[in-house]
Amino acid sequence: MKLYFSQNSPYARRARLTLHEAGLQYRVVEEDLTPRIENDTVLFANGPGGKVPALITETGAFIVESLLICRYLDDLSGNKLTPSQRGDRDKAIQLEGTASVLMDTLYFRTHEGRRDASKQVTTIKGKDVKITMAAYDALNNQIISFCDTINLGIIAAVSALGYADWRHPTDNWRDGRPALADWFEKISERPAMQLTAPVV
Ligand SMILES: N[C@@H](CCC(=O)N[C@@H](CS)C(=O)NCC(=O)O)C(=O)O
Repeated sequence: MKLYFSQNSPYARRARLTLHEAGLQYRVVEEDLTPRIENDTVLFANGPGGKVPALITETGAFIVESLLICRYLDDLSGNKLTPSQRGDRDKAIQLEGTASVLMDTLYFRTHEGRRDASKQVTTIKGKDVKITMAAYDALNNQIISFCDTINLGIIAAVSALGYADWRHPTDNWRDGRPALADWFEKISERPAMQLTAPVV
């Protein structure tokens, strides 16, 4: 199998973390497509989208969309990253959804911020900032029930917050959210987290 990624993509980080935390790194070759624009050809040669992450499976399928890739890899690992108890599983999926909202909104904000100031839509920007702050708060509340566990929700949360540190440091998401800040500091020590962290 082959997993295409770029080091600073939060979506690709999510797929890579799933790969490493599920112990599948020996079955998958990882190929870094940084800088992205110069390396689009390999992605478009396999299908539409032109985005990372993208996975070529052992049967030759070309899978895009981080959520699907994470589910696929977790399935291959025998669901190592999905809690077996229903209540825990529901909480992990809830966390994964919250982190997905955060990741998408941060990513949109990055791109909106690059547009000419006169073309930026203030109401959309304001709404996205509001969503971001609410997502940080929700993660702060939800993270308390997880301690040191690893699952797909945790992986999505690390990827979104790592991206926030890189692209939106002035959000200061740690302020007033000590549970989230402490958890993030501890979980970031794991080898897979360090291997996949954005390079600033
Ligand atoms: N919904 C997609 C988003 C993937 C995505 O937007 N990847 C970005 C990197 S962070 C990308 O490759 N962008 C290149 C482009 O849009 O041309 C997913 O979850 O995988």
